[in-house]
Amino acid sequence: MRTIYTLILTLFSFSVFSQNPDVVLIPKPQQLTLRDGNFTLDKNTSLFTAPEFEIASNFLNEFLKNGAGFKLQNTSKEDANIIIEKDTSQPSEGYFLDISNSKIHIKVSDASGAFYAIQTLRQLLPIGLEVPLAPEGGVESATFLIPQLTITDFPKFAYRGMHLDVSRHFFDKEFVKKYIANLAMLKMNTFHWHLTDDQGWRIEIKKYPELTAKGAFRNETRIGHYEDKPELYDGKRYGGFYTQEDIKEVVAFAATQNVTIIPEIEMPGHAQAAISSYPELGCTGKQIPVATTWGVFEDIFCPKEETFTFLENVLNEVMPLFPGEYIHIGGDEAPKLRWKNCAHCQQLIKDKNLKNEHGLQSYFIHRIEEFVNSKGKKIIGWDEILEGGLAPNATVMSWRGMQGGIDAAKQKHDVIMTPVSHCYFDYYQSENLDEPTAIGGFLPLKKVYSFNPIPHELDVEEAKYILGAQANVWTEYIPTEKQVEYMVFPRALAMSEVVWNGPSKDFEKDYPDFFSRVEDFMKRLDALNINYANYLYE
Ligand code: TNX
Repeated sequence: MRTIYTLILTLFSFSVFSQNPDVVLIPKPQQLTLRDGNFTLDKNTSLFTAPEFEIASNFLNEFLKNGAGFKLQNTSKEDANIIIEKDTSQPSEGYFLDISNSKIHIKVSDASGAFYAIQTLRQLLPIGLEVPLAPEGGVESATFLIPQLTITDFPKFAYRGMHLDVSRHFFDKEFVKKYIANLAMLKMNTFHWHLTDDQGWRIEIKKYPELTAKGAFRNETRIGHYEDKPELYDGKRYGGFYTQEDIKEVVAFAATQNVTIIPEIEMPGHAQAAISSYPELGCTGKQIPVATTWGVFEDIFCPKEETFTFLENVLNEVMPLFPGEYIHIGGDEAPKLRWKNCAHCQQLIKDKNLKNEHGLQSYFIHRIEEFVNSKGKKIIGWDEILEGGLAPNATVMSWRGMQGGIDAAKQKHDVIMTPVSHCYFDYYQSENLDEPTAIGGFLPLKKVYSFNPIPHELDVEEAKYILGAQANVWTEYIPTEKQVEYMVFPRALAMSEVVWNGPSKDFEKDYPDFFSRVEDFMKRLDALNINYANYLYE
């Protein structure tokens, strides 16, 4: 009787969950064999996880708790329905996943692989599970069907990143966590957090309280519109920042998502918010405001001893907050006018036998690199750090195109590709006239999908220095959370597939296949309450 009751409840209350879901996976696994039949998951399903893979079982349990109201029963490997175990023959971050009618068997060599096996499992589970349960909780009898299949999977690139600029517009920690969770779902492993810029300093530094008291706020704000529309300047105080406690909370959350955070502290350029807080950090010593327009500004950090002391003290507070190996030090768009007119800078150029101001920038970055290396961390810089000579251990983020990355790889430096041509999600994504104002450019979904992070100019050995790629989300023209998501989705789906699978080998066939999965995946984005651009691209 109870069984019949359960069956009826299952069919009626959970019909949305009980259907055999289509297999819609993004990024696409390297190899997949689909079979007939299902595995049935319910509250009696049991789980065995090797202790080092708990990041994966914790995720699965939280996911089920949120969407179905139960966690799985832990049991021995012999008795478990779902097994996550070690198999050193699996590639780094890869996994083997076999689903039969009574067992789900996952084999991995590292925790990252275990996490990605569970992300795949999640995408195989009914979409309804993404929606948090109503407060009254789950239905005891809920059952969820997972198709029987075998997957062998691993990433092509070790670095799979997304960036977010929280300076031009500020986004609170809850949104940042959602952003990280979304990139983890797509098997991306790095979040580049652009924390400082001319328009706002966003991280609490205890030794320099003015950085956030003054530097995190600006007095005039243009909510994402063009200079020729002065009526859109509302003149209100705008800003915000993360306390060190907030940062710790986000870092701890990112760890549960297998995501490493790279903080960026910009230098020597894009430093107007810092200089407005401490004018002595600039070459003129004059009080300047936090920038209220977009662009590139003349006031940059002055290469004085007190500036280096300041930056070292800042980094001394930043580095312990982030467990990852990298600190991004910016290095882009630093006009040299102030350094040309500064006697101290000219003397330094002579004393250190430098060629010119570019040599001085290189000296600046070298010095910071030495400091960061001495603390056991490595630096990443935008491709301008090539000018005047690369710091010896620096990784280069190639943004102005692929050339910076090519040059750096040839000099045996690690590279992350983020060229404006394929990776700038602040660019327009369609030609529709009602697109919200963007910074310019044109980067439709299809073009993102066509990206090849490995330039043909590199031979096989040189190509090994290309660690991967990243999409950048600069927010000058992106004032709201909803608009961030609109610019990111669905383009992040294409980027995730490029960095996971490697560039498409047969674009004419692969793109339509990808596109049809995107259309289906939008239902999952809906369930996750993600505001994607839902144009039906060709
Ligand atoms: C260039 S990419 C910048 C950013 C802007 C972006 C707008 C880079 C290293 N610098 O400061 O926000 O263009 O697309």
